[in-house]
Amino acid sequence: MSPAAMAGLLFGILVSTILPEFASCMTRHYTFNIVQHNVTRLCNTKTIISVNGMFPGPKIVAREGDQVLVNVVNHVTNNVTIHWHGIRQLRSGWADGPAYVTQCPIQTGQSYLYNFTITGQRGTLFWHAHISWLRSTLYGPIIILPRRNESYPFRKPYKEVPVIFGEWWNADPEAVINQALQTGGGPNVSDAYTINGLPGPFYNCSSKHTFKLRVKPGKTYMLRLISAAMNDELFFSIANHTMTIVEADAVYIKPFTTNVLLITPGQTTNVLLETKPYYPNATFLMAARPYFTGQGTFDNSTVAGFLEYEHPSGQSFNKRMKIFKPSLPPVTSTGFVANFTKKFRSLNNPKYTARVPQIVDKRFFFTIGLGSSPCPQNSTCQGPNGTKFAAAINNVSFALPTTAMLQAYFFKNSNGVYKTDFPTYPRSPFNYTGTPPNNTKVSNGTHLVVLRFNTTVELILQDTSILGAESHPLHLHGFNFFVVGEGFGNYDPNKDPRNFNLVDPIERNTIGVPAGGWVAIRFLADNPGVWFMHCHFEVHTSWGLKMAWIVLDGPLTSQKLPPPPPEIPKC
Ligand SMILES: *[C@@H]1O[C@H](CO)[C@@H](O)[C@H](O)[C@H]1NC(C)=O
Ligand SMILES: *[C@@H]1O[C@H](CO)[C@@H](O)[C@H](O)[C@H]1NC(C)=O
Ligand SMILES: *[C@@H]1O[C@H](CO)[C@@H](O)[C@H](O)[C@H]1NC(C)=O
Ligand SMILES: *[C@@H]1O[C@H](CO)[C@@H](O)[C@H](O)[C@H]1NC(C)=O
Ligand SMILES: *[C@@H]1O[C@H](CO)[C@@H](O)[C@H](O)[C@H]1NC(C)=O
Ligand SMILES: *[C@@H]1O[C@H](CO)[C@@H](O)[C@H](O)[C@H]1NC(C)=O
Ligand SMILES: *[C@@H]1O[C@H](CO)[C@@H](O)[C@H](O)[C@H]1NC(C)=O
Ligand SMILES: *[C@@H]1O[C@H](CO)[C@@H](O)[C@H](O)[C@H]1NC(C)=O
Ligand SMILES: *[C@@H]1O[C@H](CO)[C@@H](O)[C@H](O)[C@H]1NC(C)=O
Ligand SMILES: *[C@@H]1O[C@H](CO)[C@@H](O)[C@H](O)[C@H]1NC(C)=O
Ligand SMILES: *[C@@H]1O[C@H](CO)[C@@H](O)[C@H](O)[C@H]1NC(C)=O
Ligand SMILES: *[C@@H]1O[C@H](CO)[C@@H](O)[C@H](O)[C@H]1NC(C)=O
Ligand SMILES: [Cu+2]
Repeated sequence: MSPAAMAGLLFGILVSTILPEFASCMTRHYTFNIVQHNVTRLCNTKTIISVNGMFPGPKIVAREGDQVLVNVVNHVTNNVTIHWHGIRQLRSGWADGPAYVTQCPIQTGQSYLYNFTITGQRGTLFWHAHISWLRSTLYGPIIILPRRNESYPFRKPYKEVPVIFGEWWNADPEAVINQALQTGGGPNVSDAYTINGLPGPFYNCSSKHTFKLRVKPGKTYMLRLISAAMNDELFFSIANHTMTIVEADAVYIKPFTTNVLLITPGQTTNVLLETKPYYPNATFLMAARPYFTGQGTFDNSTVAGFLEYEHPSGQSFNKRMKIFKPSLPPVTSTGFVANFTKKFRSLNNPKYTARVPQIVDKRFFFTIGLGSSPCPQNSTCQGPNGTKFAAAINNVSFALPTTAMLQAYFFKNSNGVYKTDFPTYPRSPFNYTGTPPNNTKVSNGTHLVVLRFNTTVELILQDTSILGAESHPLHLHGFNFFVVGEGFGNYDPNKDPRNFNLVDPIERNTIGVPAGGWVAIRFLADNPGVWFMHCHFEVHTSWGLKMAWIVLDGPLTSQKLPPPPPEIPKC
């Protein structure tokens, strides 16, 4: 240990013994009123559902170790739940939020107090609604600062700014998905992408709705990037500036520098932006547009904001200044995405060790992709060949029950709610990424996997080419996982494990499974409860690309899920 580090450690110990409150944790209280409010975007005024009339919603700010209490009060006619995306929820599964998984929805006029403690995480996460498509307007940042006596493992930024990507529909997103589920066709794509709720100058009537980041020369800014987008992965770049990525999904990483990054729905990442050492007399666009590999239509528009240098004299921004634009990869740049994804490595120093499971207790192989379900009799459907679109894991299109699975599990009432026979491997293997089978029909049901406490799991997520190979950002609740391997084509259980990274793999909660490829993840099932795993493309989740794990209690009291809070909503 260096003398400086030793001094820092001693100082930390001194501070925490002499001034306990200085290093101790606190409780953070928030009230989220779910309300309707009117917003004008793209030449239209419409009513949206928001938290406290703010869009994007309010920031949750806490330090590692803090307890967070959020009272969510539902004043709208829709059922609502809120998910604290990426929060580990150690033994607090009742506060995780996905509707009909860990709780029944908060109905009109009801409230629910989400109660959780932030353990072993620091960086950026976000919260969002977790029922139907309400998260299109119900989202906001979660900022986890290091403990009071700790600092960042990189230079302290001059300023920190949340930058949230979203997707905007002129129509009501609830109507969009309800209609699509009715007809079986693909839902209408969004009308705009947004940065902090603002579409920017490339859309009609939107110049005044443009995100502006005003900076001083010669400083380091930390952008807390969050993708709250619904159905699209986004490339992001800032003209004439590079970004150093230092954190992903609230885990520090080995820093690397890039001009362009990709962020999938559900991912968060902190980047350092060094401003020019001088006043450049220019304005720089920051822009995002999609990476898309699927078939069919998608929102191919571009959101932009401005990076503006404050003139030293304090003069206002000169409108005639030259504007530089970033160049973004073509929409189908799978090569870029694969290279970029591989650059993420855990920081893995003595303080933040990547605890990747070295020995695997249970192996799973899940195919993920699209499919079809039959059109109801006497109806016409707009999905593939007159069927309805579906999506599945191991050919099971997951059907949410009408009561919360966690309650059913905890009170041993699972009969008629779910079964515990989710297939570990595909029941009928095929060439997953070759010519797709003619039969695209998937089965449906509510099937779960049961894991004993502290099981180490290795899971291969294999994309399929059924109805088109497409990348899928898979999100696991309740755990971070390590991405130990990835590749294109079919996973080869004999060859591919030899190349697994068991030293410094990236640890995160959402990973893009490559279009026509696979990823291998490992996690330790150390958190008792029922944990959702799903594609973070909302359309694929709606079609059934989701499942859940039950992690049983361990023998010790500290390894058991406590009972639900008495005020938990009922179905
Ligand atoms: C919102 O807009 C609707 C019309 O689109 C209008 O009827 C309503 O009064 C507005 N509400 C508020 C709070 O401004
Ligand atoms: C929050 O949860 C903790 C741990 O279960 C519990 O001790 C505490 O009483 C809860 N707080 C509130 C306000 O419900
Ligand atoms: C921005 O980048 C462009 C293209 O690389 C270059 O021509 C221009 O001089 C740069 N402008 C500034 C202010 O750095
Ligand atoms: C998407 O838009 C870009 C221009 O912004 C255009 O070059 C490209 O051809 C479009 N791609 C598709 C698939 O429409
Ligand atoms: C800044 O650039 C603009 C347009 O490129 C030019 O008109 C103006 O004179 C420049 N100002 C300074 C202080 O260089
Ligand atoms: C990806 O990386 C490989 C090897 O470094 C390189 O040859 C290739 O050009 C890169 N592809 C893209 C699209 O950046
Ligand atoms: C679910 O599967 C049943 C047969 O097991 C089928 O009749 C039904 O249409 C399927 N529903 C959906 C939505 O795919
Ligand atoms: C479908 O239509 C036929 C003829 O109109 C009718 O006899 C039958 O009951 C209908 N089936 C369903 C499931 O509605
Ligand atoms: C639709 O049907 C045609 C002809 O039967 C077949 O070639 C094609 O693969 C089918 N497409 C899908 C998406 O099932
Ligand atoms: C799977 O299909 C791909 C593409 O058609 C082909 O290259 C590969 O050899 C096939 N693999 C097997 C095991 O049949
Ligand atoms: C799929 O259908 C085509 C034509 O309908 C047929 O030639 C082919 O053998 C079928 N493939 C499989 C795997 O059944
Ligand atoms: C709201 O949730 C309750 C409980 O699950 C359910 O009975 C009710 O139908 C839902 N209401 C709406 C409008 O979806
Ligand atoms: Cu999520």
